[in-house]
Amino acid sequence: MRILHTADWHLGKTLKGVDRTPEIAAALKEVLRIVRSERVELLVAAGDLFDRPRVPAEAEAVFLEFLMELKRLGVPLLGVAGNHDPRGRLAAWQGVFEVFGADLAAELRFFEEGGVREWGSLRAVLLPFLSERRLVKAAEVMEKDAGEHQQAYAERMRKVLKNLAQGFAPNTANLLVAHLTLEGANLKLGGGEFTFYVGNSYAVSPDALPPTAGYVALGHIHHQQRVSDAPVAYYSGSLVQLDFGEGEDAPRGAVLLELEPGKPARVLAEVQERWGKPLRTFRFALEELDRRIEELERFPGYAKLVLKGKPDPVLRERLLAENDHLLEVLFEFEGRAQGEAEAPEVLGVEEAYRRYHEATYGEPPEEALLSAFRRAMEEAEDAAASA
Ligand SMILES: [Mn+2]
Repeated sequence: MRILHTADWHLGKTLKGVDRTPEIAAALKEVLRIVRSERVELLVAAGDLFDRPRVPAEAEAVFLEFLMELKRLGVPLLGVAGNHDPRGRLAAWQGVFEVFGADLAAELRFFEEGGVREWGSLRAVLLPFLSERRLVKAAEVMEKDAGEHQQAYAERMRKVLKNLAQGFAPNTANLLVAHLTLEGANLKLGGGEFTFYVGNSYAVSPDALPPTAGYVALGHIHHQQRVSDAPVAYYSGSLVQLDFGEGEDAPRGAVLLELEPGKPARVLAEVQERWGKPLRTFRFALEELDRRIEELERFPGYAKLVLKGKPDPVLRERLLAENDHLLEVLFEFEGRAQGEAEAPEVLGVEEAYRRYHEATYGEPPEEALLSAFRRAMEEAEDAAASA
């Protein structure tokens, strides 16, 4: 069976107010072109089809259009929910997926609960994203230290994978689709993923991958990479470069493979494409701005500019107004005012953080960053209160 493995579409993604959905839609058209030209029989989407819990109508329309085109081609879609996906929405659409010949697992189903899907000689095991919060009980978080906690996560993921692999037989074509962090994978994710889930903290050991799988289709890390030989396991990478922190030249795209009963997959092509616009961070000293701005102006993608020097909000506004494709201007300012900073006990922690950010970057923290900060503080306070 000829399979095309994709992941991390992130439909509905916006970057500093720019809607990336049209670029992702164009990339999905290219995916369909490959499905046709390579006579692909099954399309895999290993999570993060959508970028956020509230899906914009435009993103939904692109997704449904894609499903309809796949149905016309007679190609089923098999996938799992990633950490970004609207789980409830995907769960609600199960009946619709069936009509379209698609199967997208919104929640984990163990082997005993029908967690293994069969399509002819194919046995597919679908493992949606499981956060450490879902997998390790809150009570244990209080009792164990961070190291034990991570250990518990790794052990539980090992058990989940072992349970699901019961569905594989020696004479079937065995496919595992999962959205997770594999230990040792290149974690240069950039801002597209919440660092909460990365770092080496909550990762699955490669030796927890079932050896009976013919192919493991992974999502979550946006750079394409082969992460295991036995079983053959890949991150396909995202369709487009989603964030400035993700390498402009990093491989991404899809993996084309042949999966036959009782054999390890034969990878036919590591499809590495430059779909969507490139994103690049330019770093200039303030003094060299006039001389170097042309580099930025000529750049055909989306740009972020980091200026080393004293924050200048007027300059920032002018640069943003003059360059449509410039999405963000930050100042790196080392000579920040000393002595004025008041202790968090006086200001309150959030205000102290806000001032720190302003002094360091020349602007207040964004709302998303502030709310992440608040969440982290609340968790720390809860933990302290129950300690
Ligand atoms: Mn992702």
